[in-house]
Amino acid sequence: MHRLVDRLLAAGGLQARRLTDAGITHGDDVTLENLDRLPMVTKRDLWAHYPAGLRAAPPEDVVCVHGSSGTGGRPTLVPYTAQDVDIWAEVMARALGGAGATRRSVVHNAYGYGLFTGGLGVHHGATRLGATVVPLSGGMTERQVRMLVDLRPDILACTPSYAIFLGEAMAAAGVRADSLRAGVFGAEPWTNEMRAQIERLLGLRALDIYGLSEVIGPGVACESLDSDGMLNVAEDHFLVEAVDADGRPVPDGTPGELVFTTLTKTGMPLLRYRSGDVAALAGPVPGAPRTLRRMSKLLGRTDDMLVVRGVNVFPTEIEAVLLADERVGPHYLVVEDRRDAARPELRIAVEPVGSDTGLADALTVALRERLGLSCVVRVLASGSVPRTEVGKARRFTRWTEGPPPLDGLD
Ligand code: DLL
Repeated sequence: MHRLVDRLLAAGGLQARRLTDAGITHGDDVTLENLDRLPMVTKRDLWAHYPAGLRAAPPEDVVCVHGSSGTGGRPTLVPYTAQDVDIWAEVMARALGGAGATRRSVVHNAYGYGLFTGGLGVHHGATRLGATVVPLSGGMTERQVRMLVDLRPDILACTPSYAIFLGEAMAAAGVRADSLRAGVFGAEPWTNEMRAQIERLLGLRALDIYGLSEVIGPGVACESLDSDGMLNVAEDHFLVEAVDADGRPVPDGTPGELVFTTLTKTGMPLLRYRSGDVAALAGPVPGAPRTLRRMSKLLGRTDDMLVVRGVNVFPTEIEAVLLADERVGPHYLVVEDRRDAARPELRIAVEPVGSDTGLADALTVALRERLGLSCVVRVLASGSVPRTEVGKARRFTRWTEGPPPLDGLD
């Protein structure tokens, strides 16, 4: 921690200025106990320093740049040093190892390669582990299905929505990938209900992997076969806190915004980065050999919480209700209808699996019970909801004027 603070002070710039303003002139001024008094940084700070970000290393030490197009279409770019790539490989090797991967594993990697951190993150980790990585990237689903059958991978890495898509494509082609044992799925929100669907469809253990480009990419936290439904945070590199809206720490078990401090990175080290992601923290599984703290599955983002007629709703809560009903397929769309600002409405499009008799009514009741809100549920023909083959799924959209985002929603 004190080394990070010294590094930031030496680099100058925004984080150094904020530290000096807070009376910190030396790393030794800082302890873990007074961490919550240190200044934070936000995505806005990164945007304000686009494109270099809050780079702390000299440009000649930067070996690559990654990032995300992000919400609102504004890119966030992150410079990595060789040391950062090394840390990334280590935490990703650990994540894959926790899912049961070994040197003998074949890792089918269908995360997008490119600026997005998913593809290369899994690639670095699998290589570090000594496994065989098949770098498919996203899309070209027919070829993916062929590789799944021919190369007999034991580990699948992709977004949860693409896992469903692949499973359905295999079912349609009449083939099975019975070599698969586990998958690491992340980069977008998904619930335990979605997990059950993936496990049923693909016959593997579906584990959650979390990360964000600003911190390193995937590998910030990952479920392991033995982590009891929560994600082990790679806390030796990324210190995590959970805070309330005013930035005050919340106790373990209480949902809060995750704030990360990169202890070891050098390209763009961050002190107390507000991620906008909401989860609850916990200690390690009692008596388990892993001693790292854990985080729950993400519950939502501070900026995607909807307030509809005074009721606070996270899109993940809606998914949990929808997919708890076995007659609902995994492709759905939640639309926040704000055409009439005085009477906002949630409209939800689902696709049925088999019979849909009484489905819309049953979902309306279940949603009202769970959210305390009446929603308009539309059951549409199979194939109506757009699928995502490349990149992150968009299961949520806002409707302010014009025709509905999906036919049949009004
Ligand atoms: O999505 C890194 C990643 C790649 C994670 C592959 C896992 C697997 P970004 O593109 O910068 O980085 O987006 C980061 O995506 O702040 C979360 O809001 C969301 N996110 C990432 N993982 C999960 C997850 C990558 N497992 C943003 N569950 C984060 C829910 C997730 N949301």
